[in-house]
Amino acid sequence: MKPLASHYLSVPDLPRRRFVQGLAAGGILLGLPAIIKPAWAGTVGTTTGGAPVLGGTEFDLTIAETPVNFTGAQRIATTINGSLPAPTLRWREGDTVTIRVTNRLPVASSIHWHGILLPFQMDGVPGISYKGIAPGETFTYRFKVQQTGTYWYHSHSGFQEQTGLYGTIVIEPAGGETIRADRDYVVQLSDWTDEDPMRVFAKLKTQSDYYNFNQPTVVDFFRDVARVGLSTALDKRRMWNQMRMSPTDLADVSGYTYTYLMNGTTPAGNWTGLFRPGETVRLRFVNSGAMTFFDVRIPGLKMTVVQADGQDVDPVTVDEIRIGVAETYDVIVTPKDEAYTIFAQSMDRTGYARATLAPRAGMAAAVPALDKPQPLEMEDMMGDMTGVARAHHARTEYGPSVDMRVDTPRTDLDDPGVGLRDNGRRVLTYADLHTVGGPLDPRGAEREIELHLTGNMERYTWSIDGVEFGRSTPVHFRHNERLRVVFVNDTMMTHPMHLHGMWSELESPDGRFQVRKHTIAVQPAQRVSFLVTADALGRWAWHCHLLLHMDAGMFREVVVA
Ligand SMILES: [Cu+2]
Repeated sequence: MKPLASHYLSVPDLPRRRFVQGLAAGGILLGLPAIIKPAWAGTVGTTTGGAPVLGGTEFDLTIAETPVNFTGAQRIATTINGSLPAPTLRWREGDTVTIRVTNRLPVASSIHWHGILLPFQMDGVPGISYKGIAPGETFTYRFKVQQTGTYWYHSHSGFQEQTGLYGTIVIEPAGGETIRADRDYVVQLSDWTDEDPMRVFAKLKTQSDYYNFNQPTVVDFFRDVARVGLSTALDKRRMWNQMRMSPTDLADVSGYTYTYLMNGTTPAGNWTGLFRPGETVRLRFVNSGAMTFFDVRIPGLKMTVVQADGQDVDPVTVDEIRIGVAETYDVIVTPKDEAYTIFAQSMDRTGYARATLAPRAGMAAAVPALDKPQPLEMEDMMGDMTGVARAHHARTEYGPSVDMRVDTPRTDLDDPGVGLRDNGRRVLTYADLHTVGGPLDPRGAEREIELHLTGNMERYTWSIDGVEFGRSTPVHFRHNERLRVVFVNDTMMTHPMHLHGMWSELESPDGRFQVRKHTIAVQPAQRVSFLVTADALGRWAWHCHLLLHMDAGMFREVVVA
C-alpha cells in the first residue's frame, strides 16, 4: 500500500498489465517421467494428483535444484526427488515414520510438517526446532503419526517454499478410510514467479503496491461521480488518500509476476483428473501458495466439504471456497458424464489456476472469466461500527511499525470476505464449519492472551503487537494449560495465522466451539478467538503464513514449559 496522490486518477499503465498467466504448458524439464506423464496415462483405481506418491513408513527425500519452464523462460526450481510439487506422502495413523532428508542445495534447507503433531525437535523450523539441514547433510525425522486427514509439508528456509519446496501429506485412519469416495485426488494450489523471490521482496520494501494493478482509475472516478454524485465521490477519494491506502490492495503479489499452478501445472497445461460418471470424487485441496488466497469453484458442481485442515467436519454443501494460504479442505463431488473446470482465481482477481475433471482424457469445459475485484469496504478498515467488541492495544502498537489500529473489531465469522460478498453463490465461511466430535479438551479457558496483527504498509513491515520477530521475546504457554487466544487484525489484509505443534480451536462470537484448525485466516479489522491446549512441550513457531509477511516480522516463538 502506498500514497495514492500520484496514482488515484492515473490512467492504467497498459503494457504492464499483460500478466504472465501460465500460457506455457511446461513444468519440470529434467524431472521423473512419472510427473510429466498426464494424470490419465496410468489411472487405475485412485490416483493422487500430479506429484509422485510415496507410501509406507520409510522415506528418502532429496532436496535439489531442478530446471523448470512455466512461462516460456527457463528457471531453477527447488524440488524434492526432482518433482514440483514434492512427492505426496501417504502415511497411516499409528505408524512411526522415518524420513531421511538430504540437502543437495548450496545453502541450508529444512522441511516442516505442517499441521502435524510431533515432538518439537522434529518440527523442522531452523533456529527454533533445530539447526536446519546444511548443504550435503542428511537429517532423519522420526515420529509417530497421531492424526488423520490431508496436510502438507514445506521448507521453512529462506524463500525455498516460493521456488517449489512443498508437497502434500495424506494420512489414512488406522482402521481404513472413513470417508467413502470412488476417486481420491490431491489438488495442490501454488504460485510461481520467474523472478527471484528476494527481488520481489526488495521491490515491495521500496514500493509496497508494486504488484497492485487494480488501482482505481479516472474511469472509476467518473463512474462514482455518476452513481453517487461529485461530492461523495470526492469524499471517498479523500478518505482513501488520507489513509494512504488503496481500496483494491487485496494481495501484495499479483498475477503480474505470478503464474498460478494446480498440481504443479499451469492453466494451459490443464491437469486432469478422470472419473466414471456417477462416481463420487474426493478432492483434497491444499493451498501451498506463498502469498495467494484462492477462491475455488467447479461450475456446474456442488462441493460437499467434509474436512477442514485434516479434521472431519459436519458435511456442508457449497458453491465456492476461499482457501487461505496453508489451509486444506477436502470436498466430495459427484460429476455427471461431462467435463468440469476446477477454477481457482486469486483473491485479487489478477489470475487463476485451472484444472479439469473429466470422464475421458482430452476433454475440457469452459473457463469462467475472472470476477471483478471488489474494493475493501469501511468494515474492513474500521471494524464493526456498533462497537460490540473493544480492542486493547499494547503500548508497543504505538510505534513506527503500526500505521493503523482497529478499536471496535468485527467478530463476524459468517463473512466470506471481500470479493465474495453477495456474489450469488453459496460461499463457505468459518461459521459453516463444525468439527465432528467437538473440542479435544472439555476445559474452558484458564487464561487469555490478546495479540494484534499489525503492519506498516509504507515500510512493508509486518509484526505482532507492533513488534517484529527480530525485536520480540517468546510467548509463554504453561504446559497443559487451556488458553484462549484473541487475535485482532489491525491491518487491511487477511493473515493466515499458523501455530505449530498444537491445534487452534476456533470459537463462535458467542464463545461456542466451532472448528479445529492449524491455520486461521483473520480478515481485515476482524477479531477471532480460539482455545489452545498447551500439551506440546518445547519451542514452537507461530506466524502469518504469507511468506513475505513472515519474513518481514509477523512471527513469534512460543515456549511451552
Ligand atoms: Cu500476514
